Amino acid sequence: MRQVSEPWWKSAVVYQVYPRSFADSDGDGIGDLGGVLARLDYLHALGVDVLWLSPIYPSPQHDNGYDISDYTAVDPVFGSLEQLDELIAALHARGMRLVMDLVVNHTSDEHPWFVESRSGPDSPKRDWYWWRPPRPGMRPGDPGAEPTNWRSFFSGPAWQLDEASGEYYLHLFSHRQPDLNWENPEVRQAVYTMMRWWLDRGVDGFRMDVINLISKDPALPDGHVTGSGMLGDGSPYYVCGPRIHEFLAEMHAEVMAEREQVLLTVGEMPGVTVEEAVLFTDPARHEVDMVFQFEHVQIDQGDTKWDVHPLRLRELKASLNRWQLGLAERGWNSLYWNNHDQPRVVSRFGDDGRYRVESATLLGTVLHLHRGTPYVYQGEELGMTNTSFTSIEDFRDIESLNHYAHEVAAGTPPDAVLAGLRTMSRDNARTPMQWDDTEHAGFTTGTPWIPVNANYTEVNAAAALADPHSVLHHYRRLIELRHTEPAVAFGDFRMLLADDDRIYAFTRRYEGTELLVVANFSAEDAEAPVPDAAAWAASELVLGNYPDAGGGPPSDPDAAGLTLRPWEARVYRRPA
Ligand code: TEU
Repeated sequence: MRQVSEPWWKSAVVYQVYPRSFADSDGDGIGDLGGVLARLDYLHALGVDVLWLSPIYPSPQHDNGYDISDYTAVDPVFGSLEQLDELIAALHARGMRLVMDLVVNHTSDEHPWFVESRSGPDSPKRDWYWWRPPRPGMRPGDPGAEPTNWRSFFSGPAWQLDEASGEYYLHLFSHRQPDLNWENPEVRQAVYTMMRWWLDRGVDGFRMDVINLISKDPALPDGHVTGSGMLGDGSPYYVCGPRIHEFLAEMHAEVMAEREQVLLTVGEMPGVTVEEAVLFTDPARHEVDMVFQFEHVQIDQGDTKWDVHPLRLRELKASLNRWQLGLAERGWNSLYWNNHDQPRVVSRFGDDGRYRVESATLLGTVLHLHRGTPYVYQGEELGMTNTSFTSIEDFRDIESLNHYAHEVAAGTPPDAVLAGLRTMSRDNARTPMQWDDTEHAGFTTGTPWIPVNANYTEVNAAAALADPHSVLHHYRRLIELRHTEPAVAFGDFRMLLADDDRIYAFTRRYEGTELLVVANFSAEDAEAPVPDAAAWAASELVLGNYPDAGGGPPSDPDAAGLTLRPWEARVYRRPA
């Protein structure tokens, strides 16, 4: 049988925990490992196979832990290394695995490597980071004297002046996140040593933060100027840069080679193309198992992420279909709607008002029935929505706060900037997990580090557990279906009705079984005119997101189609 020899992660579902916002066990208002340990049975009952833990390492927490100052320890705010060992053991005892976040494009500016590097041009670690003099003919600190015109992901230039030496260092993200210089073999060896240290401790894999940005063109050319002002887009010189495949293959050989069977590696790769993703995930090339691509979560955006337009379903389908086809033969997809950087999908592509439950379960159904490994972000399984924040004081995220400061300083009306944040801010994903309807949603007995979403009395895990038709129970069924129906994990993907504005439909086929997925992305009844609709309608309904499951409106024997109610999704099965 083909699936027996397939890697385990092809039929697995991953659950992402953002520890700061998951569960607080000590009342300081910040989630921690004690909180994760206390909720493992909840995750086990959901059925997920893997827990991906966002960073818990020592950090000034400037970017909530994506600014690491010690790679081989646990920040006291999250707990201790002993608790992490306990977590590994507790997961393994439940047949689950642990994937750690690996953030090695940059460190914190408080990491001893950078402290040493900054001590002066003669430091033995100077070359571990990207240090450059000002632009020729300019003095340090002159406007435009930065070595390149690159804009950072978090607003402003990607270079920070070090007054003491008069040189600049590169930071693609915050100036508190200096970029490591992967050209230097000592840097690479230090990272590999650290990775082996974690694997020896029992972790089962890595989610690699912005890993396709680690190879920069050493010539550091200026980018095309974008927006108003002098800053430009340096991405052609650092997205999938000249040595990226070499670095990942080397990392694999040094760290993963002997342990391939148990590992899961997923590279987060902004700007990655399908063609590049095939190379990254081709098993014969030994780089990574799968990548997080960004195309489908930028489909509702214009030039910047703050420039949002309503979803056009046809574009979403076209994009996901390209990725399904592109990685059908070689490579593998990851599947996600949400993570700690993205607004909540039910607010974004669904309807978080009247049809919150229907649209959240529809979105889950569509995603989980694609070919690839699905990722569930904490609270997604409850249908958690975007925040109810009204003031800039509620926001915590550095990207959001920097963007607000820059825009307001440039003269944009504060209300307009705030409207963008409400829709797109990463804080939408970072409000506390809603466990029950008690104070602070049961997340903490203290004061939460970021306000709880006002809808927690209605949207919470306790209520969802008690309701068989909740989003939570639907996600449980979706995960179970992936485990029990090989066509979900291994079947071929075929998109149907590509031009339909409301219906998302596709088939999956594997060894004598065919599945049909039909979903109505609208608040009205809609016909799904798929080929062979009448026969499909009479076949076995495996899963539906309406309480009466298959029921639906009485089918019209003359209508050669399937009629779906608002935000209804169904999965049918028949022999192929
Ligand atoms: O994110 C990288 C990334 O490219 C974006 O999603 C980014 O978060 C931003 O939204 C661009 O507008 C990763 C982490 O997931 C993120 O939390 C970190 O802040 C970032 O890298 C730096 O480590």
